[in-house]
Amino acid sequence: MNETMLPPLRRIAAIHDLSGLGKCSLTVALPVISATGVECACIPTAVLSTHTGEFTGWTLRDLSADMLPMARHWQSTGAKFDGVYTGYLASPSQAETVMQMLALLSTEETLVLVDPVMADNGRYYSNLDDRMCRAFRRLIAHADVITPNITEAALLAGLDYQHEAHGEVYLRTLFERLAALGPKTVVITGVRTEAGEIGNLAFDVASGQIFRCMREAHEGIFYGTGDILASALAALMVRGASTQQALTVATLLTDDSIRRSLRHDTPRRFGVDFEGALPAYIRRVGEIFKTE
Ligand code: PXL
Repeated sequence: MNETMLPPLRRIAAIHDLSGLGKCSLTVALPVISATGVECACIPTAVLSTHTGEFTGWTLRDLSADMLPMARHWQSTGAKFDGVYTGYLASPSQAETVMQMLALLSTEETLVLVDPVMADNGRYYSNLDDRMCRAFRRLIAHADVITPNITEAALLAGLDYQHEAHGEVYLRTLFERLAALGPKTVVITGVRTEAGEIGNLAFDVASGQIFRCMREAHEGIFYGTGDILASALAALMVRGASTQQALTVATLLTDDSIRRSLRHDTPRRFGVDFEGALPAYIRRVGEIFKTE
């Protein structure tokens, strides 16, 4: 055996629901994080038959009671986590549980990404209301990176939702109010600065610098795209990509996935076709980490 040694594999703890059909949360986090070359350990917060958008009659099994015992068991194994990434939660009280899990699973070096999944297109998702927003405000205080969409950003910041023409003053106010909640990097998704364009902006709180990646806009909701973007960002940042690199490569994966589902004419509620976008994503990730 004369193969050169490789750096230790990074590991993320992904704390999300598992929606069996509809490609969001864990069913997206697992393949995207793995494709980035990062191990994805999963704690399901609930098991649903589908996500809750545009489906009716879905089943939901709340796994709140298992979350802390799973984290305690992981801690007892001595496993270390380079990242903790959480998104959709089945109830506001699960946000409190996630805070307790962070105390068990994270250290000073752990990157904590909180995606405050609760709303889109100006409206809360089914079964959610202001209580979820208040719970996320508390959880965000423990995050390094947050990734709200523009609806969630407005809710968290207490600003009116604007569908488009997001101007400098509106965005600056959102970034500053969200930064005041505690994170070091604020990423806002689904931002529309110019007609016909949509994209993602990242605000580095310490330097005040804003990074952006804009693409051609496609109208309507694409379920699971926020999860694809946040999963890629979490894994790329854990591997050490810069904010601009991570934002660009994660946005391109999301945009390619949307374009592929439009070409396949996949009904919106079944999620976007990220599978066919993974090979190009893996090549872009390889370009960033050429020397590893
Ligand atoms: O993609 C976000 C998400 C995650 N999990 C569940 C959801 C949604 C969005 O609707 O319903 C259960």
